[in-house]
Amino acid sequence: MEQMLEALKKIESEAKTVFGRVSDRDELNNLRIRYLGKKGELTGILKGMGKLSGEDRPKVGQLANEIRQTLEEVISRKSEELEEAALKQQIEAEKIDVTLAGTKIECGHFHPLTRIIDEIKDIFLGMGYEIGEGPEIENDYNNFEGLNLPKDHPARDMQDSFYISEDILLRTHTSPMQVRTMAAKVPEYPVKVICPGRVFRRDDDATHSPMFHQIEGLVIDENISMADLKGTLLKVMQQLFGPDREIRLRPSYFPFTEPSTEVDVSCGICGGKGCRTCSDSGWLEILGAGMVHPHVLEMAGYDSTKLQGFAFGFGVERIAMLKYGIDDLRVFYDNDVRFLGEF
Ligand code: 2NL
Repeated sequence: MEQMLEALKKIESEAKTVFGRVSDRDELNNLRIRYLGKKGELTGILKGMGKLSGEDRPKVGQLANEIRQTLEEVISRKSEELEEAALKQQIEAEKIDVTLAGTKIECGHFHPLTRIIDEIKDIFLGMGYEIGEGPEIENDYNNFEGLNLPKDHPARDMQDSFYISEDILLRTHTSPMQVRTMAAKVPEYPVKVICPGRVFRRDDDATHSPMFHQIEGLVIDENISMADLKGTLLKVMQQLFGPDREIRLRPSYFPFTEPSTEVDVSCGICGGKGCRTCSDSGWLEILGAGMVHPHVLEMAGYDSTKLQGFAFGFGVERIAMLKYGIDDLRVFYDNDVRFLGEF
């Protein structure tokens, strides 16, 4: 019996040492089987218990049970330890340094011209205007005839416009959309519409592009006067450029308006005192406008003795150049992200 007790104690101390050194969970499991399994060392010794006397048997059994329990505890503690170490290692491996500089996500944005167009649309929507958009390929009537542009007008020349056939061309201004609007509405009024869009002319240098953008506006109602035109454009320019801006009207000529006017806005760089941007005049030329020519109203089917209208047109590129201080029109179409990224 003494021999068996000795053997058990030896297994215990040996197992404790071995378990203490274990460094991974598979190894621990193998060792558990080796010491405590059905064919394990402990079980091996207990097999010899048959030879013992009835008196000794419980003593050996008790010690064996105690050892089993102790070893189970050692194994369970070790298992926890290993699990914890493994978790720690995993956390360490997956650790994120939140103080590291992130990868910047490049975010796109609207083209500066699109932004100006959207801003101007919003301003007019706020004043109760509709927005009319229409075809870029037009017929002679909508582009010229209905606007009082005589047959010998230089804009109708092959040199100045892109013709597709004798009667079809790329629109040279957005006015044809206003002719369409009048034709669709007549005899209903008031008409309050702005027409933004691409227009095309045979021109190409630092200040002219064969394709550019215009926004034209048209109002038709009873008792419309030059005062309505001036008040409207003043409010629009102040919303677009700032509340301190003023406007000034100079006489001009357009075939589709009478009287006609050039509209200047006070220079925002010098506040009207005179500087390089405004060529020392204090004013910037910004748009053309006027009272709709009675003949244009009559051609559209409106009674020009009962109704009046005002109309205006401006170039979007020119507004964008003034607003952002750009001196070459072509940068808008180069699609150089170094330029576009500035906005
Ligand atoms: C400019 C001048 C202008 C209009 C456009 C217009 C349209 C209709 C009737 C009468 Cl349907 N007028 N449009 C009127 C005056 C000036 O544009 O310099 N644009 C860049």
